[in-house]
Amino acid sequence: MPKRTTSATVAGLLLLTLGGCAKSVGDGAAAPASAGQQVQATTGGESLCTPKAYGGGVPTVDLKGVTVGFAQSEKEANPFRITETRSVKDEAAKRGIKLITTNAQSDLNKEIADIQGMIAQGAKVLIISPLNSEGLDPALKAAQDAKVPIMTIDRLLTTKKACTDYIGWIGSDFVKQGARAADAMIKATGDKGDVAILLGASGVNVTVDRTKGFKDRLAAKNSGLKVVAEQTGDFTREKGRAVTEQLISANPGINAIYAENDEMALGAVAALKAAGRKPGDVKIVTIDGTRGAVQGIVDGWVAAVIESNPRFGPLAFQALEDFYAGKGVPAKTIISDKEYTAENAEAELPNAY
Ligand code: GZL
Repeated sequence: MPKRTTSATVAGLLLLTLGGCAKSVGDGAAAPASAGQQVQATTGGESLCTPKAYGGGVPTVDLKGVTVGFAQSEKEANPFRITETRSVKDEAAKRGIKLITTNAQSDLNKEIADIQGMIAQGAKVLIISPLNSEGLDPALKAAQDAKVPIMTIDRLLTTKKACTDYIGWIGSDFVKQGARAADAMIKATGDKGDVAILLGASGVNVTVDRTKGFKDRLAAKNSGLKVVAEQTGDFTREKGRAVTEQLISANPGINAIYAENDEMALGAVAALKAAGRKPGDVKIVTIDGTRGAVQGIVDGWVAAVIESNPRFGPLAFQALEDFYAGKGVPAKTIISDKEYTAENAEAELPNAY
């Protein structure tokens, strides 16, 4: 049964963090702009999605007068998920919007059931963080039949159409994250050695893109680094540790690990510690920007962290407001992501999540 998070009436501050600056309406200090997501680019051409254009037309509603459902994908063991859900809940509360939330516990069938359940419970609008890039069809159909529009965040529904199956998508440029990770790995290793890749979960565009971005960049720079092993750690710390234990015993010459998320990177650190390795023996570059990984830079275990900012609340609700106001929503809104290095990690730790 979806969990009801009824937001309190909002008094005072409505904080909009858009396009790289934080504007506060009313009193109260604005959050640091770097904490909120900043729009880097939008794509999808001239056609912006409105209720009239969406999937044959849906009713225009007042967001403050309906229930909005948020479907979270993975277990909230990962700070990325904890921060993402917090951001959606906080923004709903700031805007005085009634929100119900579910968590699929990393199970696709449960995410389908969760979405169908929220529609049955009366949600008139949905924000969905998809677990996989495909496979949500029964849920998308239920939403279509009920004329409940969906805003997607984070992972992309690669075989579905904006303004038909969902309003639009907000997320990072995952290919670029992979390329930036390659640049950081080249710098950390002096561009030589054997790299192992801890791949993200399969069936997710994030994994495909972060891998492509990394490998293409190494090739484009004619890097001296060689990818000698790649195995999925399912984006989890336990699996990241188990896979790293196997990789370093099968390939003792590995001097670099590219982890496609921080949870797997921290699992790798645990494996290296257990194997008696010292900080810096193996250069680790990872993606997310969690407190643990950025602290890992300070402690010498991690070389660099490329941010993947999960604070989708403000942009997701702004998109829904633009949708119903008839202003329209672009097919893709790409956010910008910071980078943590030995030079800035200590100072930037408060921005990590
Ligand atoms: C990226 C997101 C990824 C995170 C991981 O936007 O989908 O999923 O990088 C999470 O931490 O598992």
